[in-house]
Amino acid sequence: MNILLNDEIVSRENAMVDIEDRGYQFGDGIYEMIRIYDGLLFEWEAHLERLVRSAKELMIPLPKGMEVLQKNIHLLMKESGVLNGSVYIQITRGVSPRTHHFPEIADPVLTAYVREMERPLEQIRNGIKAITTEDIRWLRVDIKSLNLLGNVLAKQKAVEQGASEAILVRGDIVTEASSSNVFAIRGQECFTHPTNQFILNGITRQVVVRLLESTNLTLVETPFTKEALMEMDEVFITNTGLEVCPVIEIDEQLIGDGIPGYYTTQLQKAFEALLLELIPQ
Ligand code: DCS
Repeated sequence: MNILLNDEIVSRENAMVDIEDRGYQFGDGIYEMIRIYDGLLFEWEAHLERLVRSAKELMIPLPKGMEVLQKNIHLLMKESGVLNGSVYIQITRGVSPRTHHFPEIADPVLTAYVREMERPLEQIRNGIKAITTEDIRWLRVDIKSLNLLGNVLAKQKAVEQGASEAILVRGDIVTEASSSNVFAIRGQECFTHPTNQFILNGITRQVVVRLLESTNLTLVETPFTKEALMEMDEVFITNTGLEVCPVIEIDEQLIGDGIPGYYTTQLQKAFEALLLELIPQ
């Protein structure tokens, strides 16, 4: 596997992480994961914008090679031969003797690589089971930072209970899930948590918000409780890998009839149509 290291493509063996890289020692860094459909980067501009915002919020200077990032990612994709997959991009504040405060002059490190990935059609078509668990993460999860232990522990708990996602609850409010945003439908209203410091502003969330215009649903961006969640007609999650994925069971209780709901299926069709539009046949 080849790795983009700042503005150079090197083999994985030559892309070494320094023991005093602040990403490694403090989780002092940010990342993005972008989908590749048929050799095309999906929502590149939106991901780049979020990456730059995350850097700005953490005062991480943009690394060398940022201006040629898209070109280099395309080179990586070409070299890898991957047509359907994902690209992972990470920026850390770089290497300096370990002290909590920032180094005076940071030399950020950018790494990126491409992986092959199939669309998880089984989950997309049949839906997934989720659990709920307390949202124990820090208060700036709008930044796509490397600090993911709260997310990792939540996902692990889900897997141990035979589910595939953990829906996070702060106080009694549903924020998002361990690696996805949460939407819930009741009647003709589609609820989701507003974008603030308590959720990541998902790129797939942004796409779905646009697609909602093609349905009879009204978007309601307002916090809702776990109790309300359990009473919804339909629940679905969104992220770069799962796209729009129905949630058919939460905490061993069926949502609706326990099968992907009507509006969720409509939104999935709209998402598919968008992909077909982007990908020249
Ligand atoms: N919320 C959290 C906590 C996430 O980690 C993610 C995606 C999302 C929402 C959805 O965002 P996107 O729609 O932009 O993907 N997390 C990425 C990750 O860590 N792996 O895959 C996606």
